[in-house]
Amino acid sequence: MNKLIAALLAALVILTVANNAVQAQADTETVTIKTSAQCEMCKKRIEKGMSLEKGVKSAVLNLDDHTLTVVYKKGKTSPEALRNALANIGYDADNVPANEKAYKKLPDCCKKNGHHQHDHDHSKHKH
Ligand SMILES: [Cu+2]
Repeated sequence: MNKLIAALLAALVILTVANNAVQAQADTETVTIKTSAQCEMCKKRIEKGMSLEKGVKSAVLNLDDHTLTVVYKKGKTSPEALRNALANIGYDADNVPANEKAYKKLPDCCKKNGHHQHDHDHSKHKH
């Protein structure tokens, strides 16, 4: 008898989880935003900042192509709002330029072309 109840409960849990997964998919949208992120620090800053934005379920930055993939709840936010949020963290977001104040606060290595245009020698840095 106990086994039967356990089996029923297990089935119920599985059904509930599956149902939630389907609903979550139906209510979310994904947007990919081209950013001016440069390094691992940018990645952490952006992912943390964007995950705190209203409606955002997940934010993952790909450093290889500098794109941010955001999964958000439909109706809670929009690609425009997400681009603005990213710009306010200090990064270009597609056609939205970075907020200048936020950008100036970024560490040097996180600034645009920070890894390409050096005004001083970084080669002695240990990584
Ligand atoms: Cu950086």
